[in-house]
Amino acid sequence: EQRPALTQEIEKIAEVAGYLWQNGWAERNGGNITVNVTELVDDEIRQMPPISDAIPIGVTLPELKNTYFYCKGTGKRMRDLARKPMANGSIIRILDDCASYVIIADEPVMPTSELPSHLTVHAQLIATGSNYRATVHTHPIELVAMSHNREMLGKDVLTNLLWSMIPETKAFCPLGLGIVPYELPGSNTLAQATLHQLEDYDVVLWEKHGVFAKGIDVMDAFDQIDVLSKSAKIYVNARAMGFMPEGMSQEQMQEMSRAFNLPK
Ligand code: 2HA
Ligand code: ZN
Repeated sequence: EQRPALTQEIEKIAEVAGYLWQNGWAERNGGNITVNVTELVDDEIRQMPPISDAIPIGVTLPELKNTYFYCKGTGKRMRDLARKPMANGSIIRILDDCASYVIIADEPVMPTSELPSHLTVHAQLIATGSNYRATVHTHPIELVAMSHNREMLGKDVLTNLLWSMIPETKAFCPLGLGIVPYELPGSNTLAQATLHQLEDYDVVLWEKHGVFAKGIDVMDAFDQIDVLSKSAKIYVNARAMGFMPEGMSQEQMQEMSRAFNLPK
């Protein structure tokens, strides 16, 4: 029996939430996942009556009229979401005013406090005709540690360092890692700075906080964070063994770009 597309997507979200927890990237309620599921909702879901009042988003996003999102619930834990995605997150419908939403399933779980910033990113993805439908925010240990070193926060300093640790990182995170200077979590300045960096990168590092990634789906967003994190772990391990890792040469990395047709 073929399970509905939305059910399969929610299972993927739960699987990724489990990985975030297992990786030690999601202490307590840390991190967020939002996925644009508009293309996956059938007529039955479209006709579902709301189970909440209309709730203001806080911003008006015309691109989001009548779209549907799975959103992690505010204060909910990734490790709980991994087992019970519909008790720790909910499906919302953006209303005709493009400024408010209703919860339609399964339970009246209020979406993440970062909803305005996540939805602003989704609106931008739609506006630019992107096929990306998922955003993931999480707290990967080594990458966050690196963001405490001012020298690593220069443009593409970390991109080049991480690419040079293992060939796959450039192949599977071909745009590298954008940098967003420290801003208050949940703030509009953080959302705007993230939006700006996401014009050039799929993954951005929030200084002294975490990463924010966009992807075709939640697994794609996770994979990009995971390959960057893998490179960061290799760097940390080499330093812990007492030496500075040599890194692939610029020539070796350019060879990768030619062989795999990479943009940079
Ligand atoms: O919502 O990690 O930065 C939990 C967070 C916010
Ligand atoms: Zn966070």
